[in-house]
Amino acid sequence: MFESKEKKLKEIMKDGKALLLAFDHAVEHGPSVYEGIDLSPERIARIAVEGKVDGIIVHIGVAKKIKRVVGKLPIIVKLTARTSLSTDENQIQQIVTSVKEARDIGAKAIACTIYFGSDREAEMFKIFEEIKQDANKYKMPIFGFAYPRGKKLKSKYDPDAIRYAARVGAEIGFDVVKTYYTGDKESFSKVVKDCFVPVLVAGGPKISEEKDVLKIVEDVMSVGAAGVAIGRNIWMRKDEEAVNLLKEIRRIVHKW
Ligand code: FBP
Repeated sequence: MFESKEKKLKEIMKDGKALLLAFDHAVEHGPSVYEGIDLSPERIARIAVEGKVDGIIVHIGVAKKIKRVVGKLPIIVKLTARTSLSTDENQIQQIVTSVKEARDIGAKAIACTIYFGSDREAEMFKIFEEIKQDANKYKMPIFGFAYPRGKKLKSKYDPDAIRYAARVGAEIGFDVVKTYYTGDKESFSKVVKDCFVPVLVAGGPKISEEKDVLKIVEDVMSVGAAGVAIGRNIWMRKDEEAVNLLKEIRRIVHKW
């Protein structure tokens, strides 16, 4: 028998909240964008463990490499991908790993991205339906990245578009939604209010001052976010700073 989805989710979100380290960026943006940053899976895993995160989101190749380093720390395997090498401006995330492969390496959950509003939204809905069938079969929680895209948008950070994307994520079966910060508490409170599953906030591009990162975390938590799934703002810092910042974020998210 498979461990239930609820039990797996509880191992990641013990008090209903989560601090996750996201590391799928070398796929999405390529290593040269992060020149000078050590992108080795082992380094990222050590930061996650020492920073006491609740889980780490990675692609399958990294997941296999870090399994021993992370020990019991839950791994969330990202099943969909796109690269910035593609010339396709109509962005789509295609499935690159199966739920079964994630399950077989001991993942506690799976993650996937849908670009709501993209011209290729319909294809991503179809891909998601296939992922969901297997996630149900293997009782895997789905962490869905609900990111607005497309020609109709003023910007991918448009608060109404983020609110809409998060809502659709909840409606179509994401167990947890991860989305962008809208930039202010008032608009983000509407995102949370309309999304009836837990909402995690992405960190976004690196912010130089740690206090500004912490302010975002405080703001989103104060309006009902369930936590953060943060990447660049952590592992683009020196190891010790990254670990300390994670511990400070943890205190805000979990209050312990
Ligand atoms: P960050 O905290 O670094 O923003 O990471 C969150 C994330 O969702 C990553 O998992 C992903 O690679 C990246 O953002 C995508 O960002 P964008 O949509 O801006 O390319």
